[in-house]
Amino acid sequence: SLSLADCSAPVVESKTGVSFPSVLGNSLRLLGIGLRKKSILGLKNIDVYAFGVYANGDDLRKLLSEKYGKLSATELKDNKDFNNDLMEADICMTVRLQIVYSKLSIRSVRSAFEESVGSRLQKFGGSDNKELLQRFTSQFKDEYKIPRGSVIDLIRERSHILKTTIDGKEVGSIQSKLLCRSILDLYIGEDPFDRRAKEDVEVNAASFLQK
Ligand code: DAO
Ligand code: DAO
Repeated sequence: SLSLADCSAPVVESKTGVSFPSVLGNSLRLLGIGLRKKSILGLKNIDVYAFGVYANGDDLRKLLSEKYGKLSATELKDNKDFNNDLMEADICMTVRLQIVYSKLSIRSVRSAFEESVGSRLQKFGGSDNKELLQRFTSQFKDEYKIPRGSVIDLIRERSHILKTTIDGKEVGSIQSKLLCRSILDLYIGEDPFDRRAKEDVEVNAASFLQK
């Protein structure tokens, strides 16, 4: 698995060749990378984007070391409480998506996240939360283009504000703990897009607590 906490070289996702800086904007450390795939009509599996999960190391230490600092990385891997706290505590995190599929239409993006994000809003919010999903998807205008190589940052700022940027340009921000939690759940929740990535995030986050 990846050991990222101490290195400063970019990390390359092996299947797609996409590269992720090990530090974003000075304070966010890369904890794990993975691949989002999607099967079309059960026929073929396409690689949609590579992603990297980043978190602020000081936030991790400040908020989680008291509770988990004495546990080893192995004990923290697959530890449900630790994983939930990672998603719910007020830790600055970013998930960077780098698009590799060259034929993404806004329409297919919308319907994919109505399915993926929508099911999480339902699971954690206990109702269908149509309004919140609508607010999120309406940030993405029909005329936006996201060709191969586009970089989308899903940024959880302090106080559970989810800010989205496309190629560095801000497209919107929404304050909602439920939305932040639901988005992070796609990558490090119970049924993540890429299980290896989730394990790497847990192990590398744990390594921050022991310093
Ligand atoms: O061309 O019908 C097709 C397949 C499209 C797959 C779309 C998956 C979209 C996943 C969400 C991307 C978010 C940036
Ligand atoms: O992979 O199913 C998924 C969900 C991705 C959630 C983030 C979507 C951000 C989409 C930006 C689209 C820009 C037009």
